[in-house]
Amino acid sequence: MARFETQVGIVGAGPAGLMLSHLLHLRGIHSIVLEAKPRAYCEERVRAGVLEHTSVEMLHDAGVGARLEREGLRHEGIELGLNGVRHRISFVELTGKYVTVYGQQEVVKDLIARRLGDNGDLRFECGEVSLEGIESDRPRIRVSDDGPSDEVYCDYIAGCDGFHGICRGAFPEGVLSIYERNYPFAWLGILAEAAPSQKELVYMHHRRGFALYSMRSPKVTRLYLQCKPDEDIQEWSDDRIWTELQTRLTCADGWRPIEGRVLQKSVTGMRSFVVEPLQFGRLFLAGDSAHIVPPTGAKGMNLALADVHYLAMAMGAHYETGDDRLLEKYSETCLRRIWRAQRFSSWMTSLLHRFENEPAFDQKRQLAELDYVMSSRAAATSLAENYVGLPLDGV
Ligand code: FAS
Ligand code: PHB
Repeated sequence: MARFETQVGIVGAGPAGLMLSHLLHLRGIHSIVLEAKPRAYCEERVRAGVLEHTSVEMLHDAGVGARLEREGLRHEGIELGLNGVRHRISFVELTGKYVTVYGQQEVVKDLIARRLGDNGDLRFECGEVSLEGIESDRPRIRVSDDGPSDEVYCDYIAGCDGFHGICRGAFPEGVLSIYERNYPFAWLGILAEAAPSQKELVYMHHRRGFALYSMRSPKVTRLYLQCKPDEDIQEWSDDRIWTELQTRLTCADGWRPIEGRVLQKSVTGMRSFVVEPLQFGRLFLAGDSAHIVPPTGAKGMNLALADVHYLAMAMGAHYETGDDRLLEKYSETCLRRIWRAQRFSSWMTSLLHRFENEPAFDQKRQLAELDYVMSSRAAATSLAENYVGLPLDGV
């Protein structure tokens, strides 16, 4: 058994854990990142695609935005569609801001490269992790991997291990309040070797179900279609996927996605989930370990980055001046932003998806809501300011 000492033990090397480790390093704070999976898994997992204006600024300010600057796709708006007719929401005109399309796996690659370049202590395939002494002033992370356990002694532990991680479960019984909603549908997503046939994302409400046209690069398109919550991806041949996507996305003006080889396909469940509080003793949760949003609002990864922005500031204040007020307020600070993102993501999901068993009145109300957003500057501005990202200091 080996004993290691650090200031902050971080469980999980996704966007939250890696960005936290980097932000702490910039403040001269040592961390050890413990990741269950191999490095290649972390760098190849296809997930989020849109970075808020706020997140892009954060990555640039942290000195990890160079490739993002070169390869990220600046998007000044999106299009909402209703049965094949599109309406553009101009972020720049309404908010003066824009978003950037840059795959989550690219953010992860950039952060891993920078942490390793700075001799950061990243431990991939770390073995089984468990937490001990989270109420003491020297909590421990026990790491077991075919043999005697190693122990990582910390001042603080950051649970950045995602929705299926173990850190949330380390809270004592009765401490956590859980708020959740499961949606009666999922997203079937594909990555296609096909040039984007238009510059901006299209969110399409269709009588057969929602469809989203997105992209990753000038040669790769990312598309999603609403499906059953228990959809079996094996029942969806590439041809069937393309036929359904074209049915839902082809517009009256002739626009439609260009087809190409399907590089990856998967089904993602849709849920809203929040735990309160995000902290107990010396354990702090950040990212998907604490909250999940339906991807309709493109908030998941952005929320994770905002959480660790606040956590790094709070830990920085502790080590720099001994001031623990930000640490004590960490949950409250994050939760205000988290619930605003939950509100927006839930609203976008309710606005655009087909709810099969909904009464006819609610289906008409939904269409009226979509018509309102497409025709009111005030409604479009509200969507735009949430989509580009609310100010971090605006919480
Ligand atoms: P992550 O889940 O990314 O990272 C957690 C890390 O912890 C993982 O590397 C995991 O291996 C590791 N881990 C877990 N348990 C561990 C343990 N016991 N010990 C050590 N390590 C452990 N968001 C969007 O904005 N847009 C999207 O389109 C979108 N699509 C998504 C599709 C899918 C299939 C999923 C699951 C999520 C999607 N998301 C999307 C949300 C996603 O991007 C998350 O918000 C983002 O990954 C959050 O980052 P982290 O909090 O770092 O969690
Ligand atoms: C993506 O490109 O993966 C993406 C974009 C916008 C969303 C969700 C996913 O709302």
